[in-house]
Amino acid sequence: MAGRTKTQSKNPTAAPSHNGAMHAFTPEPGDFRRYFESGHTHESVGISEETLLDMYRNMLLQRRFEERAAQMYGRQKIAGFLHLYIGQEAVSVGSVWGTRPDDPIITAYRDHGLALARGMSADSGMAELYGKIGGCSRGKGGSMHFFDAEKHFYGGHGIVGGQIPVGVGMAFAMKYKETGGCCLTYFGDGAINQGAFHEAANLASLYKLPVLLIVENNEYAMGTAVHRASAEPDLYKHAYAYNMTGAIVDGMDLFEVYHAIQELADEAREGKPALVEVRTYRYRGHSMSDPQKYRTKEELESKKDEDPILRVKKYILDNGLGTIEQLDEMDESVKAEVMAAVEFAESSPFPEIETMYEDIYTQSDYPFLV
Ligand SMILES: Cc1ncc(C[n+]2csc(CCOP(=O)(O)OP(=O)(O)O)c2C)c(N)n1
Ligand SMILES: [Mg+2]
Repeated sequence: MAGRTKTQSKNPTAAPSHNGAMHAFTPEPGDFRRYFESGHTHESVGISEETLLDMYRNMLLQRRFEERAAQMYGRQKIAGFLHLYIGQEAVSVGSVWGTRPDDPIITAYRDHGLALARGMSADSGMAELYGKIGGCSRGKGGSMHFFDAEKHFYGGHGIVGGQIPVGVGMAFAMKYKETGGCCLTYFGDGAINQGAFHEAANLASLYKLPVLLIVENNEYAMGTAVHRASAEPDLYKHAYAYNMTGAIVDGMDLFEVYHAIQELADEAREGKPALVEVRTYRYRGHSMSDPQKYRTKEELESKKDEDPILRVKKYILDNGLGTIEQLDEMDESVKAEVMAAVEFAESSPFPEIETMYEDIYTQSDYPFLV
């Protein structure tokens, strides 16, 4: 190596860039936010009593809808995959209530909770699970492909991580059209090591897009615990590689999620996207066919103490915002709504076989489908 010397900088925190200019190293990670144990009340985050009861009702609706769906799956009324969101309801309700009704939502296959939070009717959701015409995707999507463009709910995607670049693309369109919206792009912990996440995160930051990359860390991807699959199990830290805000949020706490997503979405609208790791837990198996041998009963039971619905219920009761009779009555009305949805789904017809190639994207001159 005679004649070659290593380039030495006088400033240890600076390095030459490709064009010879100096730019500083960042010795500390970038913008980090922690939304845990903030001691929030509904008032401190700006939620009215009436809204809190609406939020609680929607969490219950998600829970009862899925419990009934699981039962109907057992009776073979529902075919294909069924991934339940039970345990994650504070994430859907907190984030949807914390943002605008026309902020687009895109998520993975565990999509019932977010769809119901965004205002999809139980009828429309249940009929979709049954594969019936009255479903949100006319019975052709099933559990993994809930969709409601009018409500700005863009699926329901089965390829792990596949929806992330699509969400970032929607954010690009919103920036281009100056809509002022923020795309809420959800995915699981299992998606974070997909190339799609990294490519999309890079562009989101580089182009300063109005997007939140919300990783719902429910501790498992199928049967694999996060620490067994991720060299960096603190998923929010991936934000630093892309020079964007990294946030960690208590996903079992409704107020934390609401506050975090509201604050971060408003920053994203101004061109400051964020990676938001929401720590949550799924109480059911990955899908209906999961024997759950990868976790102990003790672990599952201990997590049930954190049940996001019971937490809100206790808050309402402790603060005199509702009585147990009122909450029981609400639960009964939710159960009745779900039973009516089952009846709706039962009576809705299956799509005709002739409609199989309708509602799909085709290129008429492409030889494969003709
Ligand atoms: C690209 C791709 N690889 C593998 C699968 C199979 N698969 C389906 S779900 C899943 C686990 C994903 O877990 P996570 O992202 O944590 O979401 P969660 O199920 O916990 O909501 C895998 C590996 C897939 N659907 N797509
Ligand atoms: Mg997961």
